[in-house]
This record gives sequence, C-alpha cells and structure tokens, in this order.
Amino acid sequence: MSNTLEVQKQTSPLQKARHDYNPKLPDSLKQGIKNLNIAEGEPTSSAGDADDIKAMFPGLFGSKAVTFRQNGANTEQKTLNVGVILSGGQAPGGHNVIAGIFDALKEANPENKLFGFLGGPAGIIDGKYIEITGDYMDEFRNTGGFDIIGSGRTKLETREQFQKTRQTCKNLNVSAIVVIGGDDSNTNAAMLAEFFLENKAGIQVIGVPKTIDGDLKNEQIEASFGFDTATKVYSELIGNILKDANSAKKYWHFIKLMGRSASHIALECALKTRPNITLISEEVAQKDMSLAQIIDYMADIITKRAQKGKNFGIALIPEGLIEFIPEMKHLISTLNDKLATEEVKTELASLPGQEIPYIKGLLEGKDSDLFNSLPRDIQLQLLLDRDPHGNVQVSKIETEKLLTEMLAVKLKGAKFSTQTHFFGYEGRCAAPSNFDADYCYSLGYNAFALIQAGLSGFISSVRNLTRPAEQWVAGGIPLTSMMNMEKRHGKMKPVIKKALVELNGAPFKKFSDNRATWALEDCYVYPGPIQYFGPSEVTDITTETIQLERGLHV
Ligand code: FBP
Repeated sequence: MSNTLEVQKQTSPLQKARHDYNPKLPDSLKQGIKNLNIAEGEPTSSAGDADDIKAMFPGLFGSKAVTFRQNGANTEQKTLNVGVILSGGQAPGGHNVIAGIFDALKEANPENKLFGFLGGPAGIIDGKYIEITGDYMDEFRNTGGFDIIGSGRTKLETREQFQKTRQTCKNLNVSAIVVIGGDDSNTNAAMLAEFFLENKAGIQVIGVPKTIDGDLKNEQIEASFGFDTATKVYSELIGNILKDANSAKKYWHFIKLMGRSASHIALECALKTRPNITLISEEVAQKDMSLAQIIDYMADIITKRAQKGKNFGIALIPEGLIEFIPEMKHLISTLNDKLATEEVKTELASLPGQEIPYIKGLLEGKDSDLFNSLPRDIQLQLLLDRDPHGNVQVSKIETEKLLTEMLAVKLKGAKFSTQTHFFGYEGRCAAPSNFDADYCYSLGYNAFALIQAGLSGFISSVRNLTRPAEQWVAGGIPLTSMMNMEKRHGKMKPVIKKALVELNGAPFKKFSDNRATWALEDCYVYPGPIQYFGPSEVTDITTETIQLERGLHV
C-alpha cells in the first residue's frame, strides 16, 4: 500500500490541477444523500426470453425501475459497510465512481466504511481487500486507470464462488456490494444478487455501467462510462494521423479500433474525424458480406483515389469485424464449440506446434475452405484462449494486417503503401473528460443512494445526458430487464443484451449519408486533445453518438 501511495504522489501538473476539479452532480442528488425521495415505475420484464429469465431470477424478475427526486425527508442512517469491485477492462472514470460512492457513504454516516476488493471479482472470492480511507481516495480523484484497487476478468458464476463471496462479506460485515463492470460483469452482479436473495443473506448488489466499448446501453442507460473519453483520445490520434497522411501523401493507414463486438467506437471516431473508409461490423453482417466483398469495396475506393492522384488515405476497422463477417462468424462459432470440449482441449495441449493441422482435420466444408485461405498468423490468433466469458479475444486478432495483406494481393502492381495501427489501450486509462468525471461521480453517488433505498439487482442509471449535469435524471434499473439468453461456451446462458450499432439509428445514418464524399474528398477533421479547462463548448462536449441518438443535430 505505501508503495502505491508513493507512486501516486509523483503527480504531473495536470494531475494536481485535476485533483481540485469538483465533479458535478444532478440537482436531484445535490440536496444530499439523506434527503432523497424515490419514485417507482411500472414492473419490468426482460430484453428477451422472458420465461427463461423469470425462471432463473425468480426473486429479481419484474422489479420496478426507480427515479430519485429532491425533497425527501431527512432520515437518520444506520451504519453500513459497502464493498466495491472493478471488473473487466479499464475505462476512464472508474476512480470517480468510487469517489462518488465514498462521498455519499460518508455523508450518510461518517462511521460507514468502504472496502475495495483487489484485482476484480477474484478479490471478493479470495477475501483480498483494502479499506478505502479519505486520504487514499483523494489520491485518485479525477484520474484515469483502475489502479486504486485493480481489476480482473474472473467470472463469478459458481455456487462455490457465491458462498465464498458471502463469507467475505460476513467477515467484513459488508451488507452491499457495488460491481463496476460491463455487460458480462453486470450479468454476474444479477446472478449474485439472486443468490443472496434466495439464501436470505441480507447483502445487496448494485451494478454500474462501465465499458469504453459503448455496448452497455438502452433507453435508461444512455451511455456506459469511459466511451466519451476513450473515443476522444482515439479521435485525437486519428486526427493527427489524418494530418500526417495528408502532408506526406504516401501511405494508407489502417487503424483497428477497440470495441470488442460492437462498432460504436469506430462509428463515433468516424463521425468526429471523417476518414476515407470506415467499416461497420453490424452493416457487414446485415449485408451478408464475405471477406472478398469487403476487399472489393475497399479496393474500389483506393483505386478511385489513386485515379485522382491520391495514393493515401485512412481506413478505420472495428476490432470485432472478423466475428461479423457471416462466413467468419460461422467458422468462429464452430471453433468455439470445438475448443469448449475437454477432448479437443486435451488434444491441443498435447500437440504444441501442431495446433493448425489438428484443427484443420476437425473442420469441414466452407469452414475448412475459409480457415485454409487465411494467413497462418490469423489461423493461430483464432485458436487463442477464449476469455473467461467465452468471448474470442478479438483485440488479439490482427484484422488490420489481414486486410492490408489481402488488398496488396488484389491491387498488385498499384502504388499502395500501408501503415497499420491498433488503438485500444491508449484510451482506456486516460484522465476522464469532464463528462466522464461528472457522469462517473454521479453514477457512484447514485449507486449508494440505491443501496440506501434497500434495493438489490439494480444498475445505477443517470439519464438526460445531453443536458447540463444539473438536469441529469438519477435512478436505478432492474438488471433482469436488460437480459436475454445467448450461447456462451457452447451453452445457452442468461446475459445482458449487448447494444450493437443500430443501422436505422441517427449516428449510422449521418455516417452513411456522408461516407461517399468522405471517401474521395479530403474532409478530414482534427479534433485535437481533450480539453479540461477553457470554454464550455470545448470542455463539456458530449459524443456525437449520444447527441444524434437523442435527436440533437451536430
Ligand atoms: P470490457 O468489456 O471489460 O469493458 O473490455 C473492454 C475492452 O477494452 C475491449 O474493447 C477489448 O476487446 C478488451 O477489453 C481487451 O481485453 P484485455 O484488457 O483483457 O486485453
């Protein structure tokens, strides 16, 4: 601990200045944690497969969404210990969520304690924790990263893990847990909440929507935190590369962008910077495009620009593209099923260096033809371990290189020099933008308000995000209302439904209306770095995605 504190003290001038930033709260929460009024909505159902979800979550299913209002009675608060977990990939603003929980909890009763479980869900299972004190918390306010307590991707799903979690809570007298995570982690949160309810453990579970990917959203959850900052960082970098390309005029830059399955990050960056080509995975799937058709589409733009004397450009590639090309999706699904069996796992472990010929022997028909047509590096990347949630680790598949190699063959003889990039980790721990600093602090403060209201199995929801923070609407949404059944590790499981790019939504429409012009003309926009100080129109700007989704024109 002392080491961590020492390192944290080596702060930059910006960190020092940001430390003094006071994140904004919605008016409804500003009056103080003891004065909240709660309004209930209608009973909820689920995002799909209601009968299955109801059967699996008999205690939580059907709960009513809630909204907080000002002017509640000033209530005396009993002492409460709360535990917090950071789960999954880093996202800017996580520290401010914890700061929001901490401040609300201490405001409710200075005797309250906040425990941080170390290294993600594994920390609560193994009983590894720290108490977050005021001084320790202060080191991390408005900073990026998850280093305050660390994160991890352990999936909390077995009854044994739930029992251990219960024991850890009992040891620390913790009666509420906040899980800060993405769709998979919030699914875990719902399962844990149901378990505690069923076993009358008296422990509440509240989720917080985190992920730079932007795919944990719906009517009530308008955005997951971190998306704003991460896309601003990537757009700054893309803008710099656009300038370089337009200055040197000799390279095509292929930039893969993180985001796992959904293309929200690629779409937001395209809207912000207007590059020549942006692939949107969801469109590729809808149009049933093959890899060869994608190459044809890109080659056509590259050739047309070359005819205008422009042998340069920028292409944005969403990280998850490969899973959305229907023929690839089929191949990946076949591989997932095969790699999930004990027999294949054992065989692969006993055949180091021979994985590819072994897998080739298991594939048939079109799967086999496609697998054989791929470069060896990509074949190997498709066989890498799935993450603990059964997802292919798309960040490790070099789609940008696959495309440039295939294009080089297609454009043989033409002037086509390429540079490839992958932006992901560059943006996940940036100092949160003002939006994410405010949003996260509000989500955390609101999470404690949900605990205080005695709720469990809810996700912290702060809405009306295109308006100034004072007008944001705070409340809670039952996690089961966001769930449906999906195939994971070869089995049907209840999971929170991923929000993919809507092809009839306003952000995609703006992009598709303009992309033909952006392809051939140089309409580049250079957003520059995130601004933390200065006029509100540059410091408080939200994403184009959220503005367009909420009917604003940008
Ligand atoms: P979460 O869904 O956990 O927020 O993860 C976000 C993400 O950054 C994805 O965009 C990316 O595919 C993945 O994490 C990379 O995982 P890892 O950090 O394990 O390399």
